[in-house]
Amino acid sequence: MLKGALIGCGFFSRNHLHAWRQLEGVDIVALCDTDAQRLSAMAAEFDIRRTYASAEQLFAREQLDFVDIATTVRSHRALVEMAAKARVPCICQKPFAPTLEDARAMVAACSSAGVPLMVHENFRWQKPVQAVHRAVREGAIGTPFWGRFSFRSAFDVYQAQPYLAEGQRFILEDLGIHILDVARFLLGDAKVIGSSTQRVNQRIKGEDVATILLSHQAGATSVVDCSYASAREQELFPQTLIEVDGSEGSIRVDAGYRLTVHRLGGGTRIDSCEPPLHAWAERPWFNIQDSVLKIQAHWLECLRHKYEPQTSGRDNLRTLELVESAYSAAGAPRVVR
Ligand code: NAD
Ligand code: 89V
Repeated sequence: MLKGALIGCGFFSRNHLHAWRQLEGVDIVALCDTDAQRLSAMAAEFDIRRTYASAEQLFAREQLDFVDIATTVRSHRALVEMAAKARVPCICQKPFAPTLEDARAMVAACSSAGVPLMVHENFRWQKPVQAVHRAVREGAIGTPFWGRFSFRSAFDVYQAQPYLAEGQRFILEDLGIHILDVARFLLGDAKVIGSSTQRVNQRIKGEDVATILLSHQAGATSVVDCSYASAREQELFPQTLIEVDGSEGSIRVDAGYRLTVHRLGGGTRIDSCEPPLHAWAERPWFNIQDSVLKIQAHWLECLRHKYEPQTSGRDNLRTLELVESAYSAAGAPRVVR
């Protein structure tokens, strides 16, 4: 039985705790939060007896196989460095760090302590994204040359996550980071060749629309477009729509988790890639919730077999580089005459 602790008992951590409870061979033995009310509410709901108001105390008193950090970004560096110092393998929620400098320092700290580190970058574990990955890898559409990864919604994300309305940076740092990671996962590493950001909702501080053009090392071009200002007849939160065109066909993930794989010269396969609705999950979040279960299962496999997680800290630096490049390119647009 692997023994873990969770730091940060806020809105999203309930999904982590439900998923840990569903997985076999793992037990969350302790919780930590600086907010006493949240800590005791979560401890009662999940019947976890040992609670800590500070991470220092947690690391000093517990013998852990891993720690799961589900706090917001500003606290990540200090907590990951504490885990490295205590030689405790750690998972850290996204966004991994507010700057590349912090992210590189966190990766270095874990690497020199020999401590496994995974960023909780769960979107690539969503069922539709995994289905597209499988089809591309199996050669169903030949060599991919173009993609579009699109997340457009007007869902009120600020209600459950008020901090999203408060930062100078918003959609690229919070959501674009996931969609850029999906683009990397499906089409390989990339460079930003153009980017634009907009703020439509004037009641928030950061940008709520972002459009990024990517050039992938393997030759494909893709568009990543994200919006929380797009009211549409059918609200699709939190679905990512996907288009990938290849030399031998195309793949589409359309609204309602509809997967179409079409082969040049005939043969179209249409399937549902709707994720399961776990007993603890709810619509519309169930797609994200299932991916939490999947990434946590991956972490357990990695710990048991000593594999590097797919979204290790080292890997996530490349996603963070795309986020930073997208902000820079949006801030200094190049006009070609
Ligand atoms: P939240 O503000 O509701 O909860 C964060 C909790 O961490 C709070 O209870 C706070 O008191 C606690 N905390 C902060 N610093 C701490 C410290 N140093 N020690 C102990 N406790 C500390 O935030 P949330 O909405 O639950 O989001 C948490 C993280 O999860 C964010 O980074 C967010 O971007 C991410 N998130 C990820 C997904 C996903 O699909 N991967 C979805 C939603 C949120
Ligand atoms: O998945 C996330 O990181 C969330 C949301 C889907 C609301 O952007 O913050």
